[in-house]
Amino acid sequence: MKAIIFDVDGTLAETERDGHRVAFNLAFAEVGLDWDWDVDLYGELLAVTGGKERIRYYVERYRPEVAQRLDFDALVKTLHETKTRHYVRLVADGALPLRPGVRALIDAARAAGLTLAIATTTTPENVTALLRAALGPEAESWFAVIGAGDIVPKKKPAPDIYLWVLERLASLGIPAADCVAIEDSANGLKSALAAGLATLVTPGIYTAGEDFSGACAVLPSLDGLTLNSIETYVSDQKV
Ligand code: XBP
Ligand code: MG
Repeated sequence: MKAIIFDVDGTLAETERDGHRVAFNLAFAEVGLDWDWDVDLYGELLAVTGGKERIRYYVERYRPEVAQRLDFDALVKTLHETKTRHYVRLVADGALPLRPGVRALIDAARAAGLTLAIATTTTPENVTALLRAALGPEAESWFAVIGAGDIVPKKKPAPDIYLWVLERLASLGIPAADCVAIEDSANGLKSALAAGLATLVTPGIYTAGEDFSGACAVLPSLDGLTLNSIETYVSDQKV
């Protein structure tokens, strides 16, 4: 193993329920919409990755009249920019701690000279805010490649974001066969597997109970996970 590619939302931190969801609701209120994404509804909406895509899906399903507005595309854009502003502030205020074991694993990987990367569907500013707030002001520089948001047209479960990251890792001399992905969701797992990656899954509050077939391991958390045990999970799956 030469590199670990981390998903962000749900994997590094439980960002969805108390971060993204709250920020979406603050944006709706700010723009004058009475929409309220409660905890259960948000769980359903998470089937669609990407915030803008999620808003569109919600409108299609629950507010079809809004899609007829001439300014609908502009509304989605404004809502999402407003949501991102709220999310970044929530994160900077320290609202979203790392999941157990994340910090230790990142520290161990860095100490062992592994390359770190990120593959996520979330907006780049959100990644920067989380890394800085939860890991430290320099943390962004610990990741050799950060693939995020609209940098690829098709979000997870499509493999595109992982393939984008793998192309950059390959140019650093690291082939996909030497990389391991860590994910929290079935959509993320599908994306990583379709890109040909060995993948560990640590389900979170919204993704427990999803289908993780194809993962080399499904772990309740990353707490206590060593680099050696990751290598063992990967090589056990290959035999
Ligand atoms: C999580 C997502 C994101 C966030 C919202 O993806 O699907 O869309 O919920 O972020 P991952 P944006 O687990 O791959 O990080 O609103 O910035 O899209
Ligand atoms: Mg995730």
